[in-house]
Formats: sequence, C-alpha cells, structure tokens
Amino acid sequence: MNKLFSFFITAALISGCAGTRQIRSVTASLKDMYKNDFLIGAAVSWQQVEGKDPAAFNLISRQFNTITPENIMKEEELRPAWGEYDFSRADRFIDFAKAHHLQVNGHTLIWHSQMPAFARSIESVDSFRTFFTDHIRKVAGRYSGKVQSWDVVNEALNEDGTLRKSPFLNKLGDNYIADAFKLTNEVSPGTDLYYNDYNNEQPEKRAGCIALIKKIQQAGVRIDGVGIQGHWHVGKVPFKEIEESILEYAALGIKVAITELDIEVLPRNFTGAEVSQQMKTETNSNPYVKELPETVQKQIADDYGRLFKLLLKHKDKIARVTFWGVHDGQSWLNDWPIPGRTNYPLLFDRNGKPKPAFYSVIAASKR
Ligand code: 9MR
Repeated sequence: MNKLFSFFITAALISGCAGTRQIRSVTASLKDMYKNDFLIGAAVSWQQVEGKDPAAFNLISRQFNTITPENIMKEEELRPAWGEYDFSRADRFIDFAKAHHLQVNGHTLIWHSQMPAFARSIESVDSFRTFFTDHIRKVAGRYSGKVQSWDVVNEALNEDGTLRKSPFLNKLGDNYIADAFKLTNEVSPGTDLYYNDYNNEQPEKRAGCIALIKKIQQAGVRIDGVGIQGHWHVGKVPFKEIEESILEYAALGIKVAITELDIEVLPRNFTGAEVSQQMKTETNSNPYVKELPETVQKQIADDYGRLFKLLLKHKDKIARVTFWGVHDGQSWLNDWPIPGRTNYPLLFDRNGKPKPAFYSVIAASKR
C-alpha cells in the first residue's frame, strides 16, 4: 500500500468511525511506512519467541521486518561450559524469524559483559584464544546465511575513545577486534559485519570508534557498518552529534545503523548503557508509576519525530533502525540503573497500544 494512503486510512479510523479493536488491527505499520528507507527492527525476548507475551504477539510481525535477540545469542547463553554449546533457544529464535518473514541481526559475538563464568576464569592466553576463536567459528558459522548482520564486537571502547581493558584486550592485545571481524568473515562471508557501541555519537568516543574502524580497514579486513546503539534521554537527544556521526562514519565507506533505540523518561545522572553502572533509589526516582504526564508524552513524541526526520534526511547512509524492545513493559530500562521502575521509552505501551510517539514516527515518514 502506498505510504500516504496507508497513513490516511489509519488516521481516518482513529478519528472516529471504528471501534478500538478494529483500530488496533489496522494501525499503520512502521515497516511499511519506512520500506523504501531502512529496515525497522526490535529486540525480541525469549518470552516473546515462546509466545508468552500477548502484548507483543501481533506487533512483532506487523510492525517490524528485522529482529535482534535481546539476550538469546549472548556468549553466556550459548556457552554453558568449556567445550559445550547450547543452541536450543538461538535455533528457535531463527525459526521464529523465518516463520514471521523477519531478518535477523545477530547480537553479539564478542562482548566483555555476559561472558560465561568459565571464560572469565581462564588464565592461559592460549586457552583464551581458543575460547575466542572457537566461539566465533561455531556461532557465526552455524548461523551463516541465516542472519543478515552480526554485531561482531560490542562495546569495546571507553568514553574517552580508548580501548576498554576487557579480558579480550588484556589477553589478546589490540588486534583482537580486527581478528574477530576476519574470523567472522571467513565463516559467514555473506553477512554484514558491524561494530556496535553506545555513546559513540559523542565526539571523543566517536573519534576512538573511527580509529577502531580504520584499523580494521587498514588490516585489509571487511567491516560493513557501525551500530550507534541510541540509548537516549527525553528532551536531551543529541541530534547534532548524531548527524555529525552519521556523516563521519559514512565517509569511511560503511553503513550506519541505530541498533538499540530507546528514549527514556526517568531521572538518570549519567548517559549511555554501561550495564555495570547502578544508581541509588531516591525520593523522586520513580515518578510515573501510574501514567506518563501529557507534557512528557508530548516531549518523547516530538523527540522521536525529530529523530526519524533526521534519519530520513540521511537514509542513503542508514541501513536499519532497531528499537531495544517491542513495548514499554519489556524494556530493560524498567530495571536499570535502578530495579523496579516504570519507564516509557518505546513506541508501544504495556498493552501493545501505539503511543503518541508511534504516530509521530509514522507522521515523520510522510514527506
Ligand atoms: O536488554 C538487555 C538486558 O535484558 C540484559 O539484562 C542486559 C545484560 O545482558 O543486556 C541488555 O541489552 C544490552 C545490549 O545487549 C548491549 N547494549 C546495552 C543493552 C542494554 O543494557
């Protein structure tokens, strides 16, 4: 269906003549509205693959054309013990994607966080290299032809752009990133290979990210894109830095993807998505338990609208935009950096109903 036509049908139904159930079933679709621009994705949980999240059930295949496993393909999930692999959930995830005609972004091969306990206690450099090499060969090899892209290395940088002192850097030295891309390319030659990080739209970290990408390229190793995770805060989305980053990364001859998009609304005294960082509960830590005030609802809708207009302006450089979750109830931001809060960072509410932010993203697609 033509974009404008599909939008007007939705708008007409919303403006009156249909009952709520009907409105939901014919709501405009993000993937249709952006089909000539970039892929539109969501992070999907195991519960959703199992069909145990009714709010997400219809949304996943109706709204998105690509999915990322929120946790299912992480090292910790796939590697119960040295020499052992458990692919049961990851295989089910791939089957789920196929059944619903969704592409898959594999997340993630090499990440210092969520490493299995046995790997963290490996002392010998040789054994650690075996862990690293085997992991990439087995996992990327198994899903070759089944995943459209891989986040090959995740979050290897510090905020100042230097390399994070992870077990990978400490044991394998700074060539480990190019090595990871080389190995992945060998076993999965048809898959797009990405470096993924948060805050890498910020100037210092971006400079480090550009140096990292150039080093891979100078080693003669294939890298296809960079993922800007996009964990941002309402009213403070860094539009200028995002645009500069898109231009600077694209100038390296690679694609840009927004890989983990959410715009959170709760108080936080730092930016980014460092999972080990925590915050203390204070009196006003969880202000919107019952509902989101109109003003904040409007601000998040405006932020999303402006962001998508910016991404559309550079659509020739953007391969994919993936939300980090299907609806607010699923978001990791309900439990981080303070557990048990009520956050509202996505386009669909806890019942799977489109929020004003959803309509703002749909409206941004009409031009
Ligand atoms: O959303 C994920 C959450 O459920 C996990 O507990 C957490 C730790 O594995 O990871 C979250 O996803 C992270 C992603 O894998 C990498 N970038 C930051 C994301 C949010 O922490």
